[in-house]
Formats: sequence, C-alpha cells, structure tokens
Amino acid sequence: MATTALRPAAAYRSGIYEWLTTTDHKKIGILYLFNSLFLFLVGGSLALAVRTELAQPGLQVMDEATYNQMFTMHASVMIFWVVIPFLAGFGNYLVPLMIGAPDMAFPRINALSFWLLPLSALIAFLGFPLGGAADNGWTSYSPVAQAKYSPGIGTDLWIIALLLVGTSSILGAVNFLVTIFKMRAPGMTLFRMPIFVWTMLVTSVLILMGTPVLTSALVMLYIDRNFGGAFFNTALEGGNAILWQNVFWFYSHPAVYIMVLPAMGIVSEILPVFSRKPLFGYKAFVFATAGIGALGFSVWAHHMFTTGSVYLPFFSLMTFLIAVPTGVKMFNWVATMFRGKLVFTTAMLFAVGFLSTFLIGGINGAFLAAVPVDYHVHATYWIVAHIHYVLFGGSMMGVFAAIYFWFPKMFGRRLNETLGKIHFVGIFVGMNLTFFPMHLLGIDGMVRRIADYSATAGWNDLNLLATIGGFTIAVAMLPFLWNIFVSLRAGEPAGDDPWEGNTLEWATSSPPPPWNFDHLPPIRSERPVFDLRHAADAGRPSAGH
Ligand code: HAS
Ligand code: CU
Repeated sequence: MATTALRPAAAYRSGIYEWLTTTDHKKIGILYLFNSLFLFLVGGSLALAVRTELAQPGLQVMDEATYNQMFTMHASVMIFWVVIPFLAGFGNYLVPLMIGAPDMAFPRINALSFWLLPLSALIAFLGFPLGGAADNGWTSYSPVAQAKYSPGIGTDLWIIALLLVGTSSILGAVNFLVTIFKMRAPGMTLFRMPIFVWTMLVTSVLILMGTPVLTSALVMLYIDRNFGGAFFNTALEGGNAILWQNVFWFYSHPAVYIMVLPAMGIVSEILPVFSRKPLFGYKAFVFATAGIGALGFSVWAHHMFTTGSVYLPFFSLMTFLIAVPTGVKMFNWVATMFRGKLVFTTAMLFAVGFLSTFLIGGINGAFLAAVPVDYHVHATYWIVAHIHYVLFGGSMMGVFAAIYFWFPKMFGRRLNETLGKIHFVGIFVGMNLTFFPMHLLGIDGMVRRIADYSATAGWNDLNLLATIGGFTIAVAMLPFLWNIFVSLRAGEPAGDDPWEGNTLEWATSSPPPPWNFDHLPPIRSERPVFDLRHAADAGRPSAGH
C-alpha cells in the first residue's frame, strides 16, 4: 500500500510541533532530560541563595520567611522535578531499546506523564508571585504545615503540584511494568534483561506501592488546611501530627530508593563496558535490587526515632539490614572492575565517582540507623550531609555518567571528553567541599533549616567552606552546559556503537529510527551486542551469567 511507504518519512518530522505532540519514547525521554536539566539549574540557583545566606552568621541577603521558601523549594525541586524525572527520562529512552521493543506500551499516556511535570513545576512556582512559595520544608510536617502557621497559598499550590507529580509517576510506573512484562523481544528472558531495566522494574513497583500513600496524605493535608479537617491538625480533637510522619515516610523512605536504584542500574551498565569485563554477579544484582525494594518498606520510622512513638529495635535492625544488599552491590561493582582493562572516559569517571561518594553517603546513613547516634544528630547538618552524599554523590553522579554514556546514542554525536573531565573534577571537588564539612557541623550541633547561626559557635569557617563548594559546583556546570550546546551541533560523529557496548541499544543506529530496530541480533545472553561483536563465540549455547 502506498500509505505505508510514507509512514517512516512522516515519522521523521521534526520541529516544535513534533516535539510538543510526540509519543515516541525516545523524544519523550529527551524531553524529560532537558526539563530536568533546566529545573536542576533552577533548583541549584535556590541552593546558591541558601548557601549565600549561610556563608556568614547574621542575616545578609534575605529574611527568614524568604529563607524558608528557598530551602523548601530547593529540596522539592531537586527531589520531585530533578532526580526522579531525570532517572525516569533515562528509563523512557532506554527501557524499550534495551528490551528490543519499538516503544513503550502506552505511548500517549507516556506523553501525559511527561507533560504533567512542567505543568506541576509551574504551579509550585506560582507561589512566588502569589505571596510566597511553600515554606514548610519538603517534609511538610504538621503543625507548621497547617493553615494557622502557614496561611499562604504557596503550600496549597505545592500540594496540588505534588499530586500531579504523583500522578505522573504512577502512570509512568504502570507503563514501565506493562512494557517490561509484555513487550520484550523474543529471547529477552527476564534474566537476560540489562540491570538498568531491572532497576526500573523494581522502582516502578515501589512507585505503585508508595506513591498512592503520599497522594492520600497530601489530600488529607489539603483538607486539613482548607476544609477544617482534623487528620494532622492537633488544634482539633483527634488530629495527630505523628500520623503525617507515618504516611509521609511510608512513601518517602521507599522514594529514596526510587531516587537511587535506577542510578545504580546506570552504573551497572557503564562499569562493565569500561572494564571490558562482564558484570560480576548478575543474579546477585537482581536479587539485591529486589531485596532493597522489599526491605525499603519496613524502615520508614527511622526518620521518626526521636518522636518517642516508634518501636526502636525493630526499625533500627531493619535499617541496618538494608545495608546488606547495597553492600552486595558495592562488592560486585568493585569485583567487576578488578583486573579489568579500565578505560577512564568521562562516563566511567562519573560511575567511579558514584561508587566513592555514594559509599560515604551509605555509611553515614548506617550511622543514623544506630538510635543513640540518631538522637544526637537528628535534624542537624549531619542529615544534610547524608542526603547530599546519596542524592548528589549517588543519584546525580549516576545521571551525569548516563548523559556522557548515552548522549552519542541519542544525538549521534559525542560530547567533548576534555570538557567532560573538567566537569567531573569540578563536580567531584565541589561536592565534597560543600557537603563534607556538614558532617562536622552536624556533630557539633548545628541544626538544619536555620537562616542564621551564632557567630561564636565556631561554625563560621566550615560554613564558608561549604558555600565556596556550592559555587564551585555551579562553576563546574558551565563547561558541561557549553559542551552540550556545542556537541549537539558540532560534536564528533559517534557511530552506532562508540563504546563497544553490551546491550541492545548499541545494535541500532545513533540516533535510532522511530521504530527503534530494523532487525534485532539474536538474544542469547544478557550481553547480546557483545555476543554479536564476538560472533564466533555467539554460536555457542548461551555463556549466560
Ligand atoms: Fe537515608 C534520612 C538511613 C540510604 C536519602 N535519607 C534520609 C533523608 C534522605 C535520605 C533524603 O536511619 C532525609 C530526609 C529528611 O529530610 O529528613 N539511609 C539510611 C540508611 C541507608 C540510607 C541506613 N538515604 C539512603 C539513600 C537515599 C537516602 C540511598 C537517597 C538516594 N537516612 C537514614 C536515616 C535517616 C535518613 C536513619 C533519618 C535520620 C534522621 O534523624 O532524620 C542505607 O540504604 C545505606 C546503605 C549503604 C551502605 C554503603 C554500602 C554498603 C557496604 C556494606 C557494609 C557496610 C556496613 C555499615 C555494614 C551502608 C559497603 C558499616 C557501618 C559503619 C558505621 C562503618
Ligand atoms: Cu529513610
């Protein structure tokens, strides 16, 4: 039929209209990435505002009310509009390619999942011109989140925005699960799926089980604030502020693994390629990922040790236990590199950077699992150090690694490696400079979420250091942005498989055609493209794992 011959050409349309209406998972994935990158710069600017105020004791650049909005919006943006969507963006781009599918199962729902994100970000930011954005911290505890203490519209807009983000996540999770279970190419058994796909699978289950609970909590908070509800409002009979903490953390603890599992998946794809070795312990990775997911639902109350309403031994023990599967992964990553032929591309540097900084973040988290330690440092800068070592040193390092690794696949051109290495060094130095001193401040009793501190507490130098680190990170982003800008147009052409990759996306062109694959290589192991490259070996029955 004549019309079918026209279809491919039509699918190649580009231009604004195409980007606004696309249902192609690759374009949607790229939209996710650029939207997240933009909001990363916005969230980063808010962080610089916070660090500027904290560089010295006293109030220099803003009053306390503004400061509250700055740190609340910083954390909310970074968690809900940067880290989670960045990783979801890679999921969108990569999952169908990695399992040999032409697209996600529900392409139009996929587009909806994306468009809810810029819309919701806009709603949350509307608070600024409308009298003040949300200011209760990203955890929004009662009673401060109640209308009496936080009367502005900012918090209501924040609630509405998060409901939309949650909807986006839930729709995305369903889409990933159906895609992974129903659309794998022949030969792509579950235990041949790339680890990144496994991490997206487990992440999607966590979202499906956790996010609806957050949604309910947010609706209850909205009712409290606007319709006289008494869920969390202790001013009214029956209101229980601890109930908020329970439902909030029932979602938000699993959410920290939503924020890191895909980054672990990314690192698990990159390390073997640049070690020129298969991943050590494929099945152990799969079970460790599932184990983290399952245990993740039994530790939420470690955020509430100091409330006095938690059975401490249980939650402490479970929290310690969750370090075990992560330790298994650490061991396997190092074993993958051991005696490998290491190639230190920028992607590899960020992956190794992930290993080292995430390890610090994991271990300072394990300190918190010990109740007496937590009593000492709860709500201090130790917590701020912990979350940034896991979320910046972990998740964001993973995101950067992924950008350098898959950019050639997405755009057919490489990023510049020299600029990339400058970026890496700047980020690595900057992030340690910013967040390491916070450990010391925390032990010394500097509580978080304060705009000012005593000039005689002995915290001046460490705070100044952290501020200098923050600006170092900002400066390190400039070569990165320039690199993207230039390489999109004039980067060195990449070819289909610039890194000698293992997984299916390297078997198609860069960028892939709208339908992804003209033909698929045989899939006999978890490294089909490796098998293809070493075709002589591929004839043997699956070398497997
Ligand atoms: Fe966490 C608070 C405990 C992982 C994110 N975490 C937070 C908050 C965020 C966050 C955002 O128990 C703050 C929320 C807020 O604003 O209030 N966290 C842990 C533990 C782990 C952990 C035990 N967190 C993460 C990840 C995150 C994340 C991943 C995001 C990506 N976290 C806590 C606790 C609090 C907390 C308390 C509440 C504190 C409070 O008072 O508010 C683990 O999953 C980490 C496991 C990984 C490792 C490293 C590799 C493992 C190896 C195996 C051997 C290691 C052992 C430990 C046996 C441990 C190498 C050795 C122990 C030594 C002391 C040396
Ligand atoms: Cu937690």
